[in-house]
Amino acid sequence: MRRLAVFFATALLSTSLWAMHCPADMAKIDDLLKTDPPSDAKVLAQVQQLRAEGETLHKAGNHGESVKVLGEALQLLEASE
Ligand SMILES: [Cu+2]
Repeated sequence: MRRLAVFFATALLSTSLWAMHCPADMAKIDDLLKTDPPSDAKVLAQVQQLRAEGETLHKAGNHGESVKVLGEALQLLEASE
């Protein structure tokens, strides 16, 4: 019984951690787009698309996928410097 409670507590905690992760990543992307946007218009469009996709996934409660998509956008931003 106790083990089950620990399991649910852990699952709940990690879910809320994911839920916080997406807005943090979105803020990071927005910040980078403002301060240091990619010079390549193609990369910029790709980043914006991934950013929008991440937000949609986050709003749908799919935080795992959202973090993955937002991570790709961040990677593109870092690679374009
Ligand atoms: Cu999320």
